[in-house]
Amino acid sequence: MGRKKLTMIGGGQIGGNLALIAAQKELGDVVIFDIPQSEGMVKGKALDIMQLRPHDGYDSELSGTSDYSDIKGSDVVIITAGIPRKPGMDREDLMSINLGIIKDVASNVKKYAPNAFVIVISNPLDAMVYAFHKVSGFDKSKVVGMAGALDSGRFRAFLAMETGLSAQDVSCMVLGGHGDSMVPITRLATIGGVPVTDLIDADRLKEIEDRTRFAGGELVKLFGNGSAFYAPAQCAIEMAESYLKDKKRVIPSAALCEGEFGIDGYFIGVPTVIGSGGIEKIIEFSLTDKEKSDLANTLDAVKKTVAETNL
Ligand code: A3D
Repeated sequence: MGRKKLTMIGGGQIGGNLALIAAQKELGDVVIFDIPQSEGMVKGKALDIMQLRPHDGYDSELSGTSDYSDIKGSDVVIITAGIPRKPGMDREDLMSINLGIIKDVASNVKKYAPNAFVIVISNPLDAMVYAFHKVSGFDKSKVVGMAGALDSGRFRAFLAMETGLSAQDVSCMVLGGHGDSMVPITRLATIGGVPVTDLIDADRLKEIEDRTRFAGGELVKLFGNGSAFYAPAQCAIEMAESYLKDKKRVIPSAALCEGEFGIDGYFIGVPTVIGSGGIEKIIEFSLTDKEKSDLANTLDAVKKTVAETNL
């Protein structure tokens, strides 16, 4: 049957960690692709991770390249190509540069890896995944944006930090666009099945929601020269793993809505089922009036960014 093949388009901060985690989980062989100026860097990262194998006991093969023909036959493609934020920038400021990059990536992925399940991470996320879908013409089940997993994970992490309880037992979701208008669904957050609304007072919960919304910016400020990379890489790998192993995990992701939650024609964070069919389903559930208006608000923000793509 042979091993699966995963390609990371962009071998920077997130791309390098994606390659490392994919190899350590033995999801398959890994190709790290980057532009010719960075070919040495991705060849080096691949070789470095190859040299970690004797210590970690995995047998995945890694390689670095700037030749698109090397991505042929990829089962999964994860895209981080582009530039990240610097302090003072919001995700939308990346649009002009990253849009050109994503268009180039989409036409090459279409040509060389037409059957891949594609996870987009480049920002501004909701517009980049939309652009990839438009340019590649891939089926909507095979294109998804990683954002909800991270935003929900951050909310989970903060709730665990607040209570001192295991992050593993915190369950919650953040829906909507990957920007300041994202919508944490606090009403449904639980720790070991116990509603967080019974564990943390309302004012404090509001502060934790706000920290979640601005969690990316908090890191950009701390780093001074780039954005989050460890957690984003782990989140995308979770999604890839659910696809490759047909786990049918329920992960909030930017998926193309065609009527779900009253949204039509936009990629936006909604609860998705990820299995061997890719995005197999968007799970709808009833929202309160406040959640509905928050979702309408975040949809407006997504529409505005998507309009800037002119696609
Ligand atoms: P960085 O370390 O700069 O890596 C980006 C890589 O893309 C670099 O190695 C570039 O050489 C490469 N690249 C540039 N142009 C091309 C091209 N045409 N083809 C292939 N590769 C190219 O950035 P990073 O890894 O920290 O972040 C990557 C992207 O992810 C940025 O746009 C971030 O804003 C975004 N990001 C998204 C999230 C989400 O939750 C959605 C979180 C964190 C970062």
